[in-house]
Amino acid sequence: MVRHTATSVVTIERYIIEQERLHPEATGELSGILYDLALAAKMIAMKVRSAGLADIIGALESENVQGEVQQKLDVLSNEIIVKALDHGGRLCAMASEEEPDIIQIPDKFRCGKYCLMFDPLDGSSNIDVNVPVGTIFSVVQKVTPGRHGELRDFLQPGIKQVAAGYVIYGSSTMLVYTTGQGAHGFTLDPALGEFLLSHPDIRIPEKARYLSVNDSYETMWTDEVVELMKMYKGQTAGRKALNGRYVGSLVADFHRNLLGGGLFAYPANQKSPKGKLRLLYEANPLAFIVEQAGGGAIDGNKRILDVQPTELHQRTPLYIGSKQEIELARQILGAKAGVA
Ligand code: AFP
Repeated sequence: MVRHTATSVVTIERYIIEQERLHPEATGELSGILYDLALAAKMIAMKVRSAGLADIIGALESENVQGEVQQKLDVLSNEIIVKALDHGGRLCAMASEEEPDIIQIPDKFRCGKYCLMFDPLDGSSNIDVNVPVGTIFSVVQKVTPGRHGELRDFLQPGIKQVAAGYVIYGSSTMLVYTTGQGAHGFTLDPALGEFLLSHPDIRIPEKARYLSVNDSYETMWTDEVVELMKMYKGQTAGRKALNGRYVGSLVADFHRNLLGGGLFAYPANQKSPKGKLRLLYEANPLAFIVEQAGGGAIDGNKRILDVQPTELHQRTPLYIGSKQEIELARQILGAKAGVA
């Protein structure tokens, strides 16, 4: 594995090239998508950093397809990603959490064999209060014939992902990605303007330290979910309490748990009977990463990566993190899937 030395650094570009060399059959197209995403991430990081100064915070009048108030930075981030990736000739279509339908590649550009799904700015209701937000992405190969991407190309189970990752815009900006050979993290050096390898081959501790769940939904959970949470909180005999940590920005909660060991849960509840988080834009990419790091992700009884999507904006309950805590969730929730 390439490492930094006193006189040379390992940029994300260099790392991706080294990984690509392990696959003589690779065409470089997937690497190109990752470079373009890294560029988009740098542009979004710049906007997020200057948000308070540039007076671009605030809700637009429009609401996005999930019925939530859309922040200006969501719109900007969405546009940045689309424009960074629509002309490279590597994608046949994109799908964004912010747009109701598939985003087609304009006719003036070539189409490629990959589909990109993304949540451009997750946790955007946190922007106004200076809490970390993130971008999440997932790449699958086109399965339909023809030039343009179709719905069927996007409705593939997470196990079919060829790459996935996220960017956290926090005290520093970090990009974590996987192409199925481990999960690797890069930190943006603002002076160089480059993502530098900082967390090669991330391993999530098998045992959790943290529990991230929004307890205010407790009265809307099933009995099984309530019982499971009591166990995590050490309220049943023989179990030590996990430390509660909930930011309310999925990427921030996930990132802390990935590095420190933890369990993030967003169970179904009476208000959100199918859960709140999106299978294609949030659960699948993070599940791919956590599994590559040695952890797990389930919807209550099923492995997230095995779920067959039926809709672009499908929601799912999500339990994701350290292996031991996921096993406990699987045992307690069993066949009931934790659905209210
Ligand atoms: P926003 O994008 O509306 O801030 O939602 C963030 C999010 O999708 C995810 O990042 C959080 O984990 C989750 O919702 C928080 O939801 P609750 O506020 O219901 O706990």
